[in-house]
Amino acid sequence: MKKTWWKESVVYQIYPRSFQDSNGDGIGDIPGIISRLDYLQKLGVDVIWLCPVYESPNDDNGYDISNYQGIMDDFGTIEDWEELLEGLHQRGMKLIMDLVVNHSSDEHAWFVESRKSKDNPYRDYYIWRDSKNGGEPNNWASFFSGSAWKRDETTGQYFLHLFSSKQPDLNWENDKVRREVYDMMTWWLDKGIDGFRMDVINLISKIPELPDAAGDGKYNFGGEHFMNGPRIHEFLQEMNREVLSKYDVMTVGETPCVTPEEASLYVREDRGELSMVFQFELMDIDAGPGGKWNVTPWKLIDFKRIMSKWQVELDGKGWNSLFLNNHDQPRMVSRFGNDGAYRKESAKMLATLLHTLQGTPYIYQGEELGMTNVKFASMDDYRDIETINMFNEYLESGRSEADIMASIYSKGRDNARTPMQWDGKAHSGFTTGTPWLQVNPNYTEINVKESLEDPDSIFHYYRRLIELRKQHEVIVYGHYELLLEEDEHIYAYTRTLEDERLLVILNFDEEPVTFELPETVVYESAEVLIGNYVLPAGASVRRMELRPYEAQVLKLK
Ligand code: ISL
Ligand code: CA
Repeated sequence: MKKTWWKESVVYQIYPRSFQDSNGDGIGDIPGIISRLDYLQKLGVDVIWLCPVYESPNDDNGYDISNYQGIMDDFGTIEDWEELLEGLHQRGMKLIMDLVVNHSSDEHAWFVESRKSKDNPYRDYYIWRDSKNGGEPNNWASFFSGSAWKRDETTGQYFLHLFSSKQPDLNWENDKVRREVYDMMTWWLDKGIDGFRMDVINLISKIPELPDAAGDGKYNFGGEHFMNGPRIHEFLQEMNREVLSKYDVMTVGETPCVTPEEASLYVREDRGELSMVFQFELMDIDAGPGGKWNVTPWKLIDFKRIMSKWQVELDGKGWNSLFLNNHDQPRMVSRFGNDGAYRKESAKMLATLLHTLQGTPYIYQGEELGMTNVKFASMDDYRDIETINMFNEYLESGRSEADIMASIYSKGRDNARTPMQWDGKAHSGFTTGTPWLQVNPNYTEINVKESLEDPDSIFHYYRRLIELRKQHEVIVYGHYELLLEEDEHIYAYTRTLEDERLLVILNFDEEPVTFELPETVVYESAEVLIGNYVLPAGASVRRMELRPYEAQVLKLK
Protein backbone atom coordinates (compact mmCIF):
# COMPACT_ATOMS: atom_id res chain seq x y z
CA MET A 1 0.00 0.00 0.00
CA LYS A 2 1.39 3.37 -1.06
CA LYS A 3 2.50 5.57 1.85
CA THR A 4 0.93 9.03 2.18
CA TRP A 5 0.68 11.61 4.95
CA TRP A 6 -3.06 11.33 5.34
CA LYS A 7 -2.85 7.60 6.00
CA GLU A 8 -0.49 8.32 8.88
CA SER A 9 -2.58 11.19 10.28
CA VAL A 10 -5.15 11.48 13.04
CA VAL A 11 -8.02 13.89 12.30
CA TYR A 12 -9.89 15.96 14.90
CA GLN A 13 -13.37 17.19 14.01
CA ILE A 14 -14.47 20.62 15.21
CA TYR A 15 -18.14 21.61 15.31
CA PRO A 16 -17.48 25.35 15.57
CA ARG A 17 -20.81 26.37 17.06
CA SER A 18 -20.05 24.27 20.12
CA PHE A 19 -16.28 24.44 20.51
CA GLN A 20 -15.35 27.77 22.16
CA ASP A 21 -17.14 31.11 22.29
CA SER A 22 -14.84 34.14 22.45
CA ASN A 23 -17.26 37.07 22.72
CA GLY A 24 -20.04 35.98 25.07
CA ASP A 25 -22.83 35.65 22.49
CA GLY A 26 -23.21 31.96 23.38
CA ILE A 27 -22.02 30.75 19.97
CA GLY A 28 -18.63 29.17 19.39
CA ASP A 29 -16.49 31.04 16.86
CA ILE A 30 -13.19 31.09 15.00
CA PRO A 31 -11.30 33.29 17.50
CA GLY A 32 -12.44 30.75 20.10
CA ILE A 33 -10.86 27.92 18.10
CA ILE A 34 -7.65 29.91 17.71
CA SER A 35 -7.45 30.31 21.48
CA ARG A 36 -7.48 26.49 21.81
CA LEU A 37 -4.85 25.55 19.22
CA ASP A 38 -2.27 24.75 21.88
CA TYR A 39 -4.72 22.30 23.40
CA LEU A 40 -5.10 20.52 20.04
CA GLN A 41 -1.36 20.46 19.57
CA LYS A 42 -0.92 18.92 23.00
CA LEU A 43 -3.35 16.15 22.05
CA GLY A 44 -1.12 15.52 19.05
CA VAL A 45 -3.66 15.46 16.21
CA ASP A 46 -2.40 16.14 12.70
CA VAL A 47 -5.44 17.43 10.81
CA ILE A 48 -8.47 19.50 11.78
CA TRP A 49 -11.75 18.96 9.95
CA LEU A 50 -13.74 22.13 10.41
CA CYS A 51 -17.50 21.75 10.00
CA PRO A 52 -19.08 24.53 7.86
CA VAL A 53 -18.17 28.11 8.81
CA TYR A 54 -19.61 29.71 5.68
CA GLU A 55 -22.39 32.30 5.49
CA SER A 56 -25.62 30.57 6.35
CA PRO A 57 -29.08 31.29 7.72
CA ASN A 58 -28.48 28.27 10.00
CA ASP A 59 -31.52 26.22 9.24
CA ASP A 60 -29.23 23.18 9.59
CA ASN A 61 -26.35 24.74 11.55
CA GLY A 62 -24.29 25.83 8.58
CA TYR A 63 -25.02 22.88 6.27
CA ASP A 64 -27.27 25.33 4.41
CA ILE A 65 -24.79 27.69 2.75
CA SER A 66 -25.78 31.05 1.30
CA ASN A 67 -22.25 32.11 0.29
CA TYR A 68 -19.49 29.54 -0.18
CA GLN A 69 -16.77 32.19 -0.14
CA GLY A 70 -17.78 34.12 2.95
CA ILE A 71 -17.59 33.41 6.69
CA MET A 72 -20.71 33.40 8.87
CA ASP A 73 -20.92 36.57 10.98
CA ASP A 74 -21.50 34.50 14.12
CA PHE A 75 -18.14 32.80 13.55
CA GLY A 76 -16.00 35.83 12.63
CA THR A 77 -14.35 37.15 9.49
CA ILE A 78 -12.21 35.84 6.68
CA GLU A 79 -9.22 37.45 8.44
CA ASP A 80 -10.02 35.36 11.54
CA TRP A 81 -10.17 32.29 9.32
CA GLU A 82 -6.80 33.13 7.75
CA GLU A 83 -5.30 33.50 11.21
CA LEU A 84 -6.70 30.08 12.11
CA LEU A 85 -5.12 28.48 9.05
CA GLU A 86 -1.81 30.13 9.80
CA GLY A 87 -1.96 29.12 13.46
CA LEU A 88 -2.54 25.51 12.47
CA HIS A 89 0.20 25.45 9.86
CA GLN A 90 2.65 27.06 12.29
CA ARG A 91 2.00 24.23 14.69
CA GLY A 92 2.46 21.59 12.00
CA MET A 93 -1.24 20.82 11.73
CA LYS A 94 -3.38 20.82 8.59
CA LEU A 95 -6.90 22.03 7.87
CA ILE A 96 -9.64 20.39 5.85
CA MET A 97 -12.87 22.27 5.13
CA ASP A 98 -16.40 20.94 4.81
CA LEU A 99 -17.63 21.01 1.21
CA VAL A 100 -21.44 21.03 1.06
CA VAL A 101 -22.41 20.96 -2.60
CA ASN A 102 -25.26 18.48 -2.87
CA HIS A 103 -27.40 21.46 -1.91
CA SER A 104 -27.09 25.13 -1.02
CA SER A 105 -29.26 27.38 1.11
CA ASP A 106 -32.44 28.75 -0.47
CA GLU A 107 -30.92 32.12 0.43
CA HIS A 108 -27.92 31.55 -1.85
CA ALA A 109 -27.85 34.11 -4.71
CA TRP A 110 -28.14 31.24 -7.23
CA PHE A 111 -31.43 30.07 -5.72
CA VAL A 112 -32.77 33.58 -5.24
CA GLU A 113 -32.33 33.98 -9.03
CA SER A 114 -33.42 30.45 -9.86
CA ARG A 115 -36.85 30.76 -8.30
CA LYS A 116 -37.65 34.05 -10.11
CA SER A 117 -38.85 32.56 -13.40
CA LYS A 118 -38.71 29.46 -15.55
CA ASP A 119 -36.37 31.16 -18.01
CA ASN A 120 -33.99 32.68 -15.47
CA PRO A 121 -30.36 31.83 -16.38
CA TYR A 122 -30.02 30.17 -12.96
CA ARG A 123 -33.21 28.08 -13.25
CA ASP A 124 -31.27 24.91 -14.11
CA TYR A 125 -28.88 25.30 -11.20
CA TYR A 126 -31.55 23.48 -9.16
CA ILE A 127 -33.98 20.64 -9.77
CA TRP A 128 -37.43 21.95 -10.73
CA ARG A 129 -40.38 19.81 -11.80
CA ASP A 130 -44.09 20.22 -12.50
CA SER A 131 -46.68 18.85 -10.12
CA LYS A 132 -47.89 15.31 -10.79
CA ASN A 133 -51.61 14.59 -10.35
CA GLY A 134 -52.03 17.73 -8.31
CA GLY A 135 -49.30 16.75 -5.82
CA GLU A 136 -45.53 16.52 -5.58
CA PRO A 137 -43.53 15.40 -8.66
CA ASN A 138 -42.71 12.10 -6.93
CA ASN A 139 -43.10 10.35 -3.57
CA TRP A 140 -39.59 10.84 -2.16
CA ALA A 141 -39.24 11.55 1.54
CA SER A 142 -36.87 14.19 2.86
CA PHE A 143 -34.19 12.98 5.31
CA PHE A 144 -35.68 15.54 7.66
CA SER A 145 -39.34 14.30 7.49
CA GLY A 146 -42.16 15.01 5.03
CA SER A 147 -41.86 15.35 1.26
CA ALA A 148 -38.55 16.06 -0.51
CA TRP A 149 -40.37 18.63 -2.68
CA LYS A 150 -41.64 22.12 -2.04
CA ARG A 151 -43.96 24.08 -4.29
CA ASP A 152 -42.77 27.57 -5.08
CA GLU A 153 -45.53 30.18 -5.52
CA THR A 154 -43.80 32.28 -8.20
CA THR A 155 -43.88 29.67 -10.95
CA GLY A 156 -46.04 26.94 -9.42
CA GLN A 157 -43.26 24.38 -9.95
CA TYR A 158 -41.68 22.27 -7.20
CA PHE A 159 -37.98 22.15 -6.25
CA LEU A 160 -36.20 19.10 -4.83
CA HIS A 161 -34.75 19.21 -1.30
CA LEU A 162 -33.45 15.90 0.06
CA PHE A 163 -32.80 17.66 3.38
CA SER A 164 -34.74 20.67 4.75
CA SER A 165 -36.85 22.87 2.48
CA LYS A 166 -34.21 25.55 3.01
CA GLN A 167 -31.62 23.22 1.42
CA PRO A 168 -32.54 22.94 -2.31
CA ASP A 169 -30.52 20.29 -4.20
CA LEU A 170 -28.11 21.60 -6.81
CA ASN A 171 -28.44 20.21 -10.33
CA TRP A 172 -25.13 18.49 -11.09
CA GLU A 173 -26.36 17.60 -14.60
CA ASN A 174 -25.75 21.27 -15.40
CA ASP A 175 -22.09 21.77 -16.31
CA LYS A 176 -22.26 25.43 -15.20
CA VAL A 177 -23.00 24.22 -11.66
CA ARG A 178 -20.03 21.89 -11.74
CA ARG A 179 -17.79 24.69 -13.06
CA GLU A 180 -18.92 27.00 -10.23
CA VAL A 181 -18.18 24.32 -7.64
CA TYR A 182 -14.73 23.59 -9.07
CA ASP A 183 -13.86 27.31 -9.16
CA MET A 184 -14.97 27.70 -5.56
CA MET A 185 -12.90 24.68 -4.46
CA THR A 186 -9.87 26.08 -6.29
CA TRP A 187 -10.34 29.41 -4.50
CA TRP A 188 -10.13 27.68 -1.09
CA LEU A 189 -7.23 25.44 -2.11
CA ASP A 190 -5.30 28.47 -3.32
CA LYS A 191 -5.76 29.92 0.16
CA GLY A 192 -3.73 26.96 1.38
CA ILE A 193 -6.16 24.45 2.83
CA ASP A 194 -5.21 20.79 2.90
CA GLY A 195 -8.37 19.12 1.66
CA PHE A 196 -12.11 18.66 1.98
CA ARG A 197 -14.66 16.57 3.80
CA MET A 198 -17.45 16.26 1.25
CA ASP A 199 -20.98 16.29 2.61
CA VAL A 200 -23.29 13.54 1.23
CA ILE A 201 -21.20 13.48 -1.92
CA ASN A 202 -22.70 10.20 -3.12
CA LEU A 203 -26.09 11.94 -3.53
CA ILE A 204 -25.12 14.42 -6.25
CA SER A 205 -26.05 12.28 -9.28
CA LYS A 206 -29.78 11.60 -9.48
CA ILE A 207 -31.48 9.38 -12.05
CA PRO A 208 -32.81 12.23 -14.27
CA GLU A 209 -36.35 10.77 -14.54
CA LEU A 210 -36.59 10.93 -10.71
CA PRO A 211 -38.75 7.77 -10.49
CA ASP A 212 -41.04 7.11 -7.52
CA ALA A 213 -39.51 5.25 -4.59
CA ALA A 214 -40.73 1.80 -3.62
CA GLY A 215 -42.84 1.62 -0.45
CA ASP A 216 -46.38 2.28 0.59
CA GLY A 217 -45.90 5.26 2.88
CA LYS A 218 -47.09 8.68 1.81
CA TYR A 219 -43.41 9.53 1.28
CA ASN A 220 -40.70 6.89 0.90
CA PHE A 221 -36.93 6.70 0.99
CA GLY A 222 -35.79 7.09 -2.63
CA GLY A 223 -32.10 6.26 -2.12
CA GLU A 224 -31.91 3.79 -5.01
CA HIS A 225 -32.61 6.71 -7.37
CA PHE A 226 -30.09 9.18 -5.98
CA MET A 227 -27.38 7.33 -4.04
CA ASN A 228 -24.27 6.37 -6.06
CA GLY A 229 -26.23 7.54 -9.12
CA PRO A 230 -25.42 7.01 -12.79
CA ARG A 231 -22.88 9.84 -13.24
CA ILE A 232 -21.34 9.98 -9.75
CA HIS A 233 -17.95 8.57 -10.71
CA GLU A 234 -17.80 10.66 -13.88
CA PHE A 235 -18.41 13.80 -11.75
CA LEU A 236 -15.83 12.90 -9.12
CA GLN A 237 -13.20 12.00 -11.71
CA GLU A 238 -13.85 15.31 -13.41
CA MET A 239 -13.52 17.13 -10.08
CA ASN A 240 -10.29 15.31 -9.39
CA ARG A 241 -8.88 16.08 -12.85
CA GLU A 242 -9.92 19.74 -12.82
CA VAL A 243 -9.15 20.56 -9.20
CA LEU A 244 -7.87 18.05 -6.66
CA SER A 245 -5.08 16.45 -8.69
CA LYS A 246 -3.31 19.83 -8.80
CA TYR A 247 -2.75 19.88 -5.02
CA ASP A 248 -1.37 17.53 -2.36
CA VAL A 249 -4.60 17.20 -0.41
CA MET A 250 -6.76 14.64 1.36
CA THR A 251 -10.44 14.15 0.69
CA VAL A 252 -13.05 12.21 2.61
CA GLY A 253 -16.46 11.74 1.08
CA GLU A 254 -19.48 11.25 3.28
CA THR A 255 -21.26 8.34 1.56
CA PRO A 256 -24.19 6.91 3.51
CA CYS A 257 -25.37 3.40 2.49
CA VAL A 258 -22.30 2.31 0.49
CA THR A 259 -21.11 -1.30 0.46
CA PRO A 260 -17.37 -2.07 0.39
CA GLU A 261 -17.69 -2.83 -3.36
CA GLU A 262 -19.23 0.59 -4.00
CA ALA A 263 -16.78 2.31 -1.66
CA SER A 264 -13.83 0.85 -3.53
CA LEU A 265 -15.03 2.66 -6.65
CA TYR A 266 -14.66 5.95 -4.79
CA VAL A 267 -11.31 5.22 -3.15
CA ARG A 268 -9.35 2.78 -5.31
CA GLU A 269 -6.03 4.45 -5.92
CA ASP A 270 -6.08 3.83 -9.67
CA ARG A 271 -9.42 5.62 -10.12
CA GLY A 272 -8.55 9.21 -9.21
CA GLU A 273 -11.56 10.10 -7.06
CA LEU A 274 -11.30 10.40 -3.25
CA SER A 275 -8.75 9.51 -0.54
CA MET A 276 -11.35 7.77 1.62
CA VAL A 277 -15.05 7.72 2.47
CA PHE A 278 -17.15 7.73 5.60
CA GLN A 279 -19.39 4.66 5.42
CA PHE A 280 -22.18 4.19 7.95
CA GLU A 281 -22.66 0.46 8.24
CA LEU A 282 -21.68 0.42 11.91
CA MET A 283 -23.80 3.51 12.61
CA ASP A 284 -26.85 1.55 11.42
CA ILE A 285 -26.20 -1.38 13.77
CA ASP A 286 -28.87 -0.29 16.28
CA ALA A 287 -31.49 0.92 13.79
CA GLY A 288 -34.72 -1.09 13.68
CA PRO A 289 -36.89 -1.73 10.61
CA GLY A 290 -38.45 1.75 10.84
CA GLY A 291 -35.08 3.51 10.69
CA LYS A 292 -32.65 5.15 13.07
CA TRP A 293 -35.21 6.29 15.66
CA ASN A 294 -36.47 2.73 16.27
CA VAL A 295 -33.54 1.76 18.40
CA THR A 296 -32.76 -1.97 18.72
CA PRO A 297 -30.00 -3.54 20.83
CA TRP A 298 -26.75 -4.25 18.98
CA LYS A 299 -24.58 -7.38 19.31
CA LEU A 300 -20.81 -7.53 19.46
CA ILE A 301 -20.75 -10.36 16.89
CA ASP A 302 -22.37 -8.03 14.34
CA PHE A 303 -20.12 -5.16 15.36
CA LYS A 304 -17.04 -7.31 14.71
CA ARG A 305 -18.45 -8.66 11.44
CA ILE A 306 -19.01 -5.14 10.10
CA MET A 307 -15.62 -3.79 11.19
CA SER A 308 -13.82 -6.87 9.88
CA LYS A 309 -15.60 -6.80 6.55
CA TRP A 310 -14.36 -3.25 5.87
CA GLN A 311 -10.85 -3.99 7.16
CA VAL A 312 -10.48 -7.01 4.89
CA GLU A 313 -12.31 -5.85 1.79
CA LEU A 314 -10.55 -2.51 1.39
CA ASP A 315 -7.09 -3.82 2.35
CA GLY A 316 -4.71 -3.20 -0.54
CA LYS A 317 -7.44 -1.47 -2.57
CA GLY A 318 -8.38 1.70 -0.78
CA TRP A 319 -8.15 3.44 2.57
CA ASN A 320 -10.63 3.26 5.46
CA SER A 321 -11.79 6.12 7.63
CA LEU A 322 -12.33 5.16 11.28
CA PHE A 323 -14.91 6.85 13.50
CA LEU A 324 -17.35 5.88 16.22
CA ASN A 325 -19.20 9.18 16.42
CA ASN A 326 -19.50 12.62 14.81
CA HIS A 327 -21.80 15.67 14.93
CA ASP A 328 -24.73 13.60 13.59
CA GLN A 329 -24.34 10.60 15.88
CA PRO A 330 -24.75 9.85 19.59
CA ARG A 331 -21.65 9.96 21.79
CA MET A 332 -19.67 6.73 21.37
CA VAL A 333 -19.18 6.03 25.08
CA SER A 334 -22.95 6.20 25.65
CA ARG A 335 -23.72 4.05 22.62
CA PHE A 336 -20.99 1.39 22.52
CA GLY A 337 -19.44 1.66 25.98
CA ASN A 338 -20.76 2.43 29.43
CA ASP A 339 -21.29 6.06 30.38
CA GLY A 340 -21.91 5.21 34.05
CA ALA A 341 -19.58 3.20 36.30
CA TYR A 342 -17.08 2.34 33.55
CA ARG A 343 -17.06 5.53 31.55
CA LYS A 344 -13.30 5.98 31.63
CA GLU A 345 -12.44 2.33 31.05
CA SER A 346 -14.88 1.92 28.18
CA ALA A 347 -13.96 5.23 26.51
CA LYS A 348 -10.32 4.13 26.51
CA MET A 349 -11.22 0.66 25.26
CA LEU A 350 -13.17 2.13 22.32
CA ALA A 351 -10.33 4.55 21.60
CA THR A 352 -7.93 1.61 21.52
CA LEU A 353 -10.07 0.00 18.83
CA LEU A 354 -10.33 3.19 16.78
CA HIS A 355 -6.59 3.79 16.85
CA THR A 356 -5.39 0.26 16.10
CA LEU A 357 -7.35 -0.55 12.95
CA GLN A 358 -6.19 0.05 9.40
CA GLY A 359 -7.39 3.50 8.34
CA THR A 360 -7.34 7.13 9.41
CA PRO A 361 -8.90 7.74 12.86
CA TYR A 362 -11.27 10.69 13.33
CA ILE A 363 -11.80 12.08 16.83
CA TYR A 364 -14.95 14.15 17.36
CA GLN A 365 -14.51 17.06 19.78
CA GLY A 366 -15.06 16.02 23.39
CA GLU A 367 -14.57 12.33 22.61
CA GLU A 368 -11.08 12.65 24.09
CA LEU A 369 -12.76 13.60 27.40
CA GLY A 370 -15.33 10.80 27.26
CA MET A 371 -18.19 13.28 26.84
CA THR A 372 -21.60 11.57 27.00
CA ASN A 373 -25.13 11.85 25.61
CA VAL A 374 -27.47 14.34 27.25
CA LYS A 375 -31.11 14.13 28.37
CA PHE A 376 -32.98 17.43 28.24
CA ALA A 377 -36.37 17.27 29.95
CA SER A 378 -38.15 19.50 27.48
CA MET A 379 -38.29 19.64 23.68
CA ASP A 380 -37.74 23.39 24.03
CA ASP A 381 -34.11 22.68 24.85
CA TYR A 382 -33.46 20.87 21.55
CA ARG A 383 -32.17 22.76 18.53
CA ASP A 384 -31.58 20.17 15.80
CA ILE A 385 -33.94 20.42 12.82
CA GLU A 386 -33.91 16.66 12.22
CA THR A 387 -34.90 15.98 15.85
CA ILE A 388 -37.58 18.67 15.97
CA ASN A 389 -39.19 17.62 12.65
CA MET A 390 -39.19 13.96 13.70
CA PHE A 391 -40.75 14.83 17.06
CA ASN A 392 -43.62 16.66 15.39
CA GLU A 393 -44.17 13.97 12.77
CA TYR A 394 -44.15 11.10 15.29
CA LEU A 395 -46.39 12.96 17.73
CA GLU A 396 -48.92 13.55 14.96
CA SER A 397 -48.81 9.87 14.02
CA GLY A 398 -49.89 8.98 17.56
CA ARG A 399 -46.64 7.95 19.27
CA SER A 400 -46.36 8.81 22.94
CA GLU A 401 -44.13 11.69 23.93
CA ALA A 402 -42.20 9.47 26.36
CA ASP A 403 -41.47 7.04 23.57
CA ILE A 404 -40.19 9.77 21.25
CA MET A 405 -38.03 11.31 23.99
CA ALA A 406 -36.44 7.90 24.58
CA SER A 407 -35.43 7.79 20.90
CA ILE A 408 -34.02 11.30 21.09
CA TYR A 409 -32.03 10.44 24.21
CA SER A 410 -30.31 7.59 22.44
CA LYS A 411 -30.09 8.86 18.83
CA GLY A 412 -30.69 12.64 18.62
CA ARG A 413 -27.96 14.71 16.97
CA ASP A 414 -27.89 17.26 19.80
CA ASN A 415 -26.25 14.56 21.96
CA ALA A 416 -23.04 15.33 20.11
CA ARG A 417 -23.58 19.05 19.82
CA THR A 418 -23.67 20.18 23.44
CA PRO A 419 -20.85 22.65 24.10
CA MET A 420 -17.29 21.48 24.67
CA GLN A 421 -16.56 21.03 28.38
CA TRP A 422 -13.44 23.06 29.17
CA ASP A 423 -13.63 23.41 32.94
CA GLY A 424 -15.97 23.26 35.94
CA LYS A 425 -16.95 26.96 35.84
CA ALA A 426 -20.34 28.28 34.67
CA HIS A 427 -21.31 26.90 31.23
CA SER A 428 -18.17 24.75 31.32
CA GLY A 429 -15.94 27.64 30.25
CA PHE A 430 -17.54 27.46 26.81
CA THR A 431 -19.15 30.91 27.05
CA THR A 432 -19.66 33.77 29.49
CA GLY A 433 -23.11 34.30 27.96
CA THR A 434 -26.05 31.97 27.39
CA PRO A 435 -25.02 28.94 25.29
CA TRP A 436 -27.04 28.36 22.09
CA LEU A 437 -27.53 24.76 23.29
CA GLN A 438 -27.28 23.86 26.96
CA VAL A 439 -24.13 22.36 28.38
CA ASN A 440 -24.34 18.75 29.56
CA PRO A 441 -24.80 18.99 33.37
CA ASN A 442 -21.96 16.51 33.89
CA TYR A 443 -19.39 19.18 32.94
CA THR A 444 -18.37 19.59 36.57
CA GLU A 445 -16.68 16.17 36.48
CA ILE A 446 -16.00 15.74 32.77
CA ASN A 447 -13.88 18.58 31.43
CA VAL A 448 -10.56 19.48 29.87
CA LYS A 449 -9.07 20.99 33.00
CA GLU A 450 -9.65 17.83 35.02
CA SER A 451 -8.37 15.67 32.14
CA LEU A 452 -5.15 17.58 31.71
CA GLU A 453 -4.38 17.33 35.43
CA ASP A 454 -5.05 13.60 35.76
CA PRO A 455 -2.21 11.56 34.20
CA ASP A 456 -4.57 8.59 33.95
CA SER A 457 -7.28 10.52 32.06
CA ILE A 458 -8.93 9.59 28.79
CA PHE A 459 -7.25 12.63 27.23
CA HIS A 460 -3.75 11.40 28.08
CA TYR A 461 -4.63 7.94 26.85
CA TYR A 462 -5.63 9.42 23.45
CA ARG A 463 -2.37 11.38 23.41
CA ARG A 464 -0.41 8.16 23.91
CA LEU A 465 -2.41 6.31 21.24
CA ILE A 466 -1.68 9.10 18.74
CA GLU A 467 2.02 8.96 19.64
CA LEU A 468 2.13 5.19 19.18
CA ARG A 469 0.84 5.53 15.61
CA LYS A 470 3.89 7.67 14.84
CA GLN A 471 6.24 5.04 16.28
CA HIS A 472 4.87 1.80 14.84
CA GLU A 473 4.24 1.50 11.15
CA VAL A 474 2.27 -1.69 11.72
CA ILE A 475 -0.50 0.40 13.36
CA VAL A 476 -0.95 2.35 10.15
CA TYR A 477 -0.31 -0.18 7.41
CA GLY A 478 -0.55 -3.64 8.99
CA HIS A 479 -2.97 -6.31 7.73
CA TYR A 480 -5.87 -7.10 9.99
CA GLU A 481 -6.96 -10.54 11.11
CA LEU A 482 -9.92 -11.19 13.39
CA LEU A 483 -9.56 -13.75 16.21
CA LEU A 484 -12.35 -15.40 18.24
CA GLU A 485 -15.02 -14.46 15.69
CA GLU A 486 -17.80 -16.14 17.70
CA ASP A 487 -16.94 -14.65 21.09
CA GLU A 488 -19.80 -12.48 22.37
CA HIS A 489 -17.73 -10.40 24.79
CA ILE A 490 -14.23 -10.09 23.41
CA TYR A 491 -13.03 -8.33 20.28
CA ALA A 492 -9.48 -9.48 19.48
CA TYR A 493 -7.38 -9.19 16.34
CA THR A 494 -3.83 -9.10 15.06
CA ARG A 495 -2.17 -6.57 12.78
CA THR A 496 0.84 -7.70 10.77
CA LEU A 497 3.38 -5.83 8.68
CA GLU A 498 6.35 -7.92 7.56
CA ASP A 499 8.00 -9.00 10.84
CA GLU A 500 6.05 -6.60 13.05
CA ARG A 501 2.97 -8.00 14.77
CA LEU A 502 0.40 -6.53 17.16
CA LEU A 503 -2.21 -8.30 19.22
CA VAL A 504 -5.20 -6.20 20.32
CA ILE A 505 -7.53 -7.56 23.01
CA LEU A 506 -10.71 -5.69 23.97
CA ASN A 507 -13.34 -6.67 26.51
CA PHE A 508 -16.68 -5.09 25.50
CA ASP A 509 -18.36 -6.35 28.67
CA GLU A 510 -18.81 -4.88 32.13
CA GLU A 511 -18.15 -8.34 33.58
CA PRO A 512 -14.74 -10.00 33.76
CA VAL A 513 -14.22 -12.58 30.99
CA THR A 514 -11.54 -15.12 30.20
CA PHE A 515 -9.49 -14.62 27.08
CA GLU A 516 -7.75 -17.57 25.46
CA LEU A 517 -5.38 -16.91 22.61
CA PRO A 518 -6.03 -19.29 19.68
CA GLU A 519 -3.24 -21.85 19.15
CA THR A 520 -2.69 -20.52 15.65
CA VAL A 521 -1.08 -17.39 17.07
CA VAL A 522 2.48 -18.40 17.93
CA TYR A 523 4.87 -16.02 19.68
CA GLU A 524 7.92 -16.00 21.93
CA SER A 525 7.49 -12.76 23.81
CA ALA A 526 4.79 -10.14 24.28
CA GLU A 527 5.42 -6.51 25.17
CA VAL A 528 2.60 -4.22 26.26
CA LEU A 529 2.40 -1.06 24.11
CA ILE A 530 -0.65 0.43 25.79
CA GLY A 531 -3.59 -0.68 27.91
CA ASN A 532 -6.28 0.80 30.14
CA TYR A 533 -5.34 -1.44 33.10
CA VAL A 534 -1.90 -2.48 34.31
CA LEU A 535 -1.11 -6.07 33.39
CA PRO A 536 0.22 -7.99 36.40
CA ALA A 537 3.92 -8.80 36.05
CA GLY A 538 4.48 -12.13 34.33
CA ALA A 539 0.90 -12.38 33.09
CA SER A 540 0.53 -14.87 30.27
CA VAL A 541 -1.15 -13.74 27.08
CA ARG A 542 -2.21 -17.32 26.33
CA ARG A 543 -4.90 -17.08 28.97
CA MET A 544 -5.96 -13.87 30.66
CA GLU A 545 -8.73 -12.76 33.00
CA LEU A 546 -9.93 -9.54 31.38
CA ARG A 547 -11.38 -6.88 33.68
CA PRO A 548 -14.48 -4.78 32.74
CA TYR A 549 -13.81 -3.05 29.42
CA GLU A 550 -10.15 -3.98 29.54
CA ALA A 551 -8.03 -3.14 26.49
CA GLN A 552 -4.46 -4.32 25.87
CA VAL A 553 -2.24 -3.80 22.85
CA LEU A 554 0.73 -6.13 22.73
CA LYS A 555 3.66 -6.38 20.43
CA LEU A 556 4.36 -10.04 19.68
CA LYS A 557 7.75 -11.45 18.78
O1 ISL B 1 -27.84 12.53 10.54
C1 ISL B 1 -28.15 11.57 9.89
C2 ISL B 1 -28.83 10.49 10.46
O2 ISL B 1 -29.59 10.98 11.44
C3 ISL B 1 -27.81 11.37 8.51
O3 ISL B 1 -28.87 10.93 7.75
C4 ISL B 1 -27.27 12.65 7.93
O4 ISL B 1 -28.30 13.52 7.67
C5 ISL B 1 -26.54 12.30 6.68
O5 ISL B 1 -25.47 11.50 7.08
C6 ISL B 1 -26.01 13.55 6.01
O6 ISL B 1 -25.30 14.35 6.90
C7 ISL B 1 -24.70 15.50 6.42
O7 ISL B 1 -25.55 16.28 5.61
C8 ISL B 1 -26.68 16.88 6.25
C9 ISL B 1 -26.32 17.57 7.56
O8 ISL B 1 -27.49 17.87 8.26
C10 ISL B 1 -25.42 16.73 8.42
O9 ISL B 1 -25.04 17.42 9.58
C11 ISL B 1 -24.24 16.35 7.58
O10 ISL B 1 -23.25 15.65 8.29
C12 ISL B 1 -27.24 17.87 5.28
O11 ISL B 1 -26.22 18.74 4.83
CA1 CA C 1 -19.24 33.88 19.73
